[in-house]
Amino acid sequence: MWSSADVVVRVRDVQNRPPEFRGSRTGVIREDAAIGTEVMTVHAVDGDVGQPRDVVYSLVENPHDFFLVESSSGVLSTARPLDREALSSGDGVVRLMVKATEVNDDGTLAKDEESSTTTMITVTIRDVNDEAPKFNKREYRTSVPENVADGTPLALLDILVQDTDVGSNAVFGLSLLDASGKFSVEPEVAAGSSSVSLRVAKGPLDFENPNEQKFILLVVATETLTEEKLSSTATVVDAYTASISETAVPGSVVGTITARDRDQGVLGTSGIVYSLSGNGADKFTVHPESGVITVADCATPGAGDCLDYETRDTYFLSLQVCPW
Ligand SMILES: [Ca+2]
Ligand SMILES: [Ca+2]
Ligand SMILES: [Ca+2]
Ligand SMILES: [Ca+2]
Repeated sequence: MWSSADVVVRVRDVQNRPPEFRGSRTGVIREDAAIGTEVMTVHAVDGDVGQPRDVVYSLVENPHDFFLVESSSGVLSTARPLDREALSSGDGVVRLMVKATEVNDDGTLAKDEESSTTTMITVTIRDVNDEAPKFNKREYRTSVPENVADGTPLALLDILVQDTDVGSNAVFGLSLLDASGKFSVEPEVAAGSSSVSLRVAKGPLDFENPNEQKFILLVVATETLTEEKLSSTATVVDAYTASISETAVPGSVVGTITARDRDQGVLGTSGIVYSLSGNGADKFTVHPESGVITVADCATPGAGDCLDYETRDTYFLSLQVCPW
């Protein structure tokens, strides 16, 4: 005689699977995001689906400590001001290692290897125009024979100007205002990194003329920032070079800089205020409204604390142009 019985075997879930990350692992954030700006939310669930445990998050790798993750919610936000140009990668991508750890019933963190997992999160920092073009040196010196042909570049200057932003944020203009009218600069516009040459444009130079034995060249490198940036920092930079004799009396005009709004494509001065800064800026004066740069008041032109070729023959200054 046969009898039968149904046997039900229940498999009880035990804790032997680590958490698994779900959802997006990429985020995008603007370089000028305020501290505390939310970037994305990371999410992981216990691989043991029967009685899943809670999961908490932490950052294992966090280059430059740009970000922090909220332990229980997984919200990733900015911990400090970002700087895209500080990244070694150059592509604006920050790679973060996020760890998800299961929580024991008593609230402590599970320590065993089967209770945690890590994943790579990539956050792309979108460039904003926050870097000004910079010269590779503060001073350049050279000499030139008086009989050089027009178009001859001044030798051994090795002027390099670099703006480390990306794309249009790295575009800067180079222009030359030259009281002597003897020199020219190229290129007029550059982006990223560019070598800059000064040429003798209208020779000959006349060594017997005391005003042409020495030229003090005033170089100002600046950049026109985008309209978007103008509304927040109102800084415009244009590139500029001028020369002036060391014995020029105070008030002598070095040159005039006119700010150009790159977005509008127009030269405009209405409501714009100019100021000069940088090492040696005290030797010059810029008219706040007209942009005319002149030699500052000084008792002994060509000597002492005044412009003095033997002391210093080149100045690199920043011109701030603030539209109000
Ligand atoms: Ca588990
Ligand atoms: Ca930056
Ligand atoms: Ca820039
Ligand atoms: Ca930037």
